Amino acid sequence: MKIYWIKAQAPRRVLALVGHLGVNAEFIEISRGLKTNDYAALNPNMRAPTLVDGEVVLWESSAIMAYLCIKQGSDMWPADNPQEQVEVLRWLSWDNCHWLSAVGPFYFEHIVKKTFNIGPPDRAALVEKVPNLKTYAKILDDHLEGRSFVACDRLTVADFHLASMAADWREAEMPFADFPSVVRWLDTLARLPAWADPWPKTTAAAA
Ligand SMILES: N[C@@H](CCC(=O)N[C@@H](CS)C(=O)NCC(=O)O)C(=O)O
Repeated sequence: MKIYWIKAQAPRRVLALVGHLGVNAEFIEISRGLKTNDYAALNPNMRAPTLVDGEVVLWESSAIMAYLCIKQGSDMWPADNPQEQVEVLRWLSWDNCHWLSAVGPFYFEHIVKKTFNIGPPDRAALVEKVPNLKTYAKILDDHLEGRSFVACDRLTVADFHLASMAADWREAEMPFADFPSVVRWLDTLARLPAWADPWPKTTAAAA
């Protein structure tokens, strides 16, 4: 199995899951090869991550995570429980439609720019993004009150999905002071070794 990755939040979910489940995979860092014809043949979006497992070529991190759980027999994707699937799907959709655009600007200014060396964070641009972040942080905080995890009363792919842009929230200066359940949840995930340090130690460069 091969996993193409770059040091960014969507691959992070997949790589953390790979580490957490102990999946045996070859890691290919694709930073400089995303926009090549060879890579476009695997992933026409020219983005990461992509999984190749024999005949299976899969993009979209949520689908890759479900595939890995099914393959490993992990209930982090509840393949055998339709009701739980619906619960997890609700949060994956909420992430893609709401949470991602709420935390994304902070993640971009503070984490992406630093990782890829594309300039200093523009803090002034983030001021107008605070209300939207707080709107959705409140929804997540209310949901997490009295809960350790987002869905199914256990760690699922929904946690890795939702947390991937917010993992470095302190460094990203996300204003979570009024959202203690979100902070507790993120700090709980940070104690998982595979989540805290998801990046492959050995990786091949793309051809
Ligand atoms: N919805 C996709 C998002 C993929 C995506 O946008 N990946 C980003 C990194 S988080 C990427 O490859 N960016 C490089 C680029 O846009 O050139 C998924 O979940 O896999």
